[in-house]
Amino acid sequence: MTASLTESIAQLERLISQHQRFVLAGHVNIDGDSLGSMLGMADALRHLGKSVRCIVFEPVAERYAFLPGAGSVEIFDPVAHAAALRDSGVFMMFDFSSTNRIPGLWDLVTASGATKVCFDHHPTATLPGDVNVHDPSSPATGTIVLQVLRHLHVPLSKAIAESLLVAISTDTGWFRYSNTTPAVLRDASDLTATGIDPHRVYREVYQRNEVALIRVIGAVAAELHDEFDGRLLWATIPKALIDRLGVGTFETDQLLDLLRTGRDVECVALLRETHARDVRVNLRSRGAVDLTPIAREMGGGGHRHAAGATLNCSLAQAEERVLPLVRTALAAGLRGSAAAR
Ligand SMILES: [Mn+2]
Repeated sequence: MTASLTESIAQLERLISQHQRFVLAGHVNIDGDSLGSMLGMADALRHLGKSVRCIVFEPVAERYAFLPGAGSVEIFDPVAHAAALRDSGVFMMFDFSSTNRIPGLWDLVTASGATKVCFDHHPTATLPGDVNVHDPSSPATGTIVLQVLRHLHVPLSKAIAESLLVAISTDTGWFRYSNTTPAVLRDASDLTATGIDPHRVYREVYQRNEVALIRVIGAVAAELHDEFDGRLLWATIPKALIDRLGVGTFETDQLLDLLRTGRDVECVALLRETHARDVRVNLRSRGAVDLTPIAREMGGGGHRHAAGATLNCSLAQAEERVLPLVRTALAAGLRGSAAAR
């Protein structure tokens, strides 16, 4: 553990002993890491006799609804939560450092005078908290929270263990991504040793697809485009297809994961028409292509291995705009790796 991390955990320990009321928040479009980290910390604080409120920005997705704490989260309400923040001593945020990911809430936090604590693992130069429990070498914010709870000697209840297992397992793609280290597996072992059922967690999070979604995945995969001898795989998802097959909520992770199973794949692109003139673009790279400049060019966000943007145009226009960028970057990346050999 770095000196700054040790120091921020010591500051956090003092804050927890000094204060009674805590307000916690996850980010908009909450994922398993943000939600699981927040719920794990909420349970730990309640175990220490504290009063805790958890704020989210949309209803908890069905796949996370089994978590014991999921029923106690509140959807952001500016009036109620301004009052809660004024009464609280500490505000905690999980898995993000950019204050625009809690739309409308950050100004209330600042005005309330509550001490701000940020838990995050994303690489970032600027951290918004008064205390920043930040470790870019962590695979998930959940592993940082687990370290903190060990330091505070909070016993791992089954509820805490399930929340943190969701946090860590979702950010490591159920222990398949390159961030799955021996330390991650030891953490997972500690969590499952509490007696929780990891298979149940897997089933809840990953095996609740609507039948219609499986059909969408099949239909999109059948129309897959293949370029550069399988190094570039890309696909489009027309809104008409989603409407015809009758899918409700729809996340593209599983299609991206499927495309990434390609043997020679370096880069995948998925273009999904969300509204009449809105296209969500998701790109993934194995490393030969740095997606950072493409993300900037598209007006979106991202890093070397992943980028996303929402374009206000038709699906055909999005293709014309994004694919040339990807092809050029991939050709340059392949030339670079050939030269390096
Ligand atoms: Mn995360």
